[in-house]
Amino acid sequence: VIRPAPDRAAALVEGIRAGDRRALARAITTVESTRADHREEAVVLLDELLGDTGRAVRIGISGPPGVGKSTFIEAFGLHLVDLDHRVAVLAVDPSSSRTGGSILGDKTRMEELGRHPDAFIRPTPGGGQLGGVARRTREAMLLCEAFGFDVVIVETIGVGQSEVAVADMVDLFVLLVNPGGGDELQGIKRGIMELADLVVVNKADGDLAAAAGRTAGDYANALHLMRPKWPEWTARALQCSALRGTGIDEVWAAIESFRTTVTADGSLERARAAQATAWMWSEVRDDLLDGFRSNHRVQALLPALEAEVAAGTTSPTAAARSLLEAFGSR
Ligand SMILES: Nc1nc2c(ncn2[C@@H]2O[C@H](COP(=O)(O)OP(=O)(O)OP(=O)(O)O)[C@@H](O)[C@H]2O)c(=O)[nH]1
Ligand SMILES: [Mg+2]
Repeated sequence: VIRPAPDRAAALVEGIRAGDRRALARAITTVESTRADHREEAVVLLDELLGDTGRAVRIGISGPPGVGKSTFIEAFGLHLVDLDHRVAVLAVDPSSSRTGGSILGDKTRMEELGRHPDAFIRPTPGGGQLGGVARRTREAMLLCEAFGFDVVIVETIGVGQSEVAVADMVDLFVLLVNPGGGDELQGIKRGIMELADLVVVNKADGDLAAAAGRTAGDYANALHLMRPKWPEWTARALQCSALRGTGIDEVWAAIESFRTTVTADGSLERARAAQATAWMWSEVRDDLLDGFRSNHRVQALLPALEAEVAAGTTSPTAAARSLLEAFGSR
């Protein structure tokens, strides 16, 4: 049953279609909210706007702390708006240790981009479960696309799990690395390297220029040995200086080449279809689990059963069975 759109959601849809940035900001706040009425509005909003989404290049950017993500996004974003693109930047930072997320924390590094009329920077809401943060970011991404941003950048803080969540919502994943030192030295997990469609060695300037060149070569070799993610695209290693703005155009050229390749052979379309289906299942899983955890019969049994499982007096299987039976009973 399709419920009639609440007035507020309808107004936000209209605002987004009319290019009203306040409407976009409010719509993102709505999808970020966990309030039940906001969730209802979010469903209507996203459903209404679905036809206006899908036309942006979705780029994930990650890298260890201090590698220059913020500086890079500023330079890269300004390069793109110069080319008449419209750029939205979102951040995924599930760690509550960093107040306000990376973008808010160093907004000064993206000052010019943040002020640009063709750019939109949205800090992540601090803290929260990764699943929840990822869902909000994915929805915010669609809203930005519907608004007309044709490049959406999702920045993630290199802590592990969040990279996988981001890779599942973007078209290509860019890993920024420092000159010198292999992945172990830079704290990059092997699994994250495998997600990368593009490795960019930043800080290729001054004293670090030579090391950056060697590092790019090392990564190029390493990438060739990895199982390819795409039938026709092999991950590349490039270098740039976000500080000086050199090599930024090559990064964009590589992304365009990626996009041409994966569009031509249909693999992008297939990847996006698989992402959408996986997203549906993760919504189902999250909602089921929420309903399970908030069920009063489950709650009544949970403390004792958890204690028994921890103490080894009840098996995990038997405890799960009891909880599921309590959940399913009327
Ligand atoms: N030499 C040089 N320094 C750079 C470059 N890009 C960034 N830096 C410096 O590296 C430091 C960290 O840059 P940020 O852009 O804040 O790095 P980040 O990855 O966003 O850092 P976190 O948000 O803390 O993870 C700053 O002092 C920058 O000036 C570059 O291309 N060359
Ligand atoms: Mg930063």
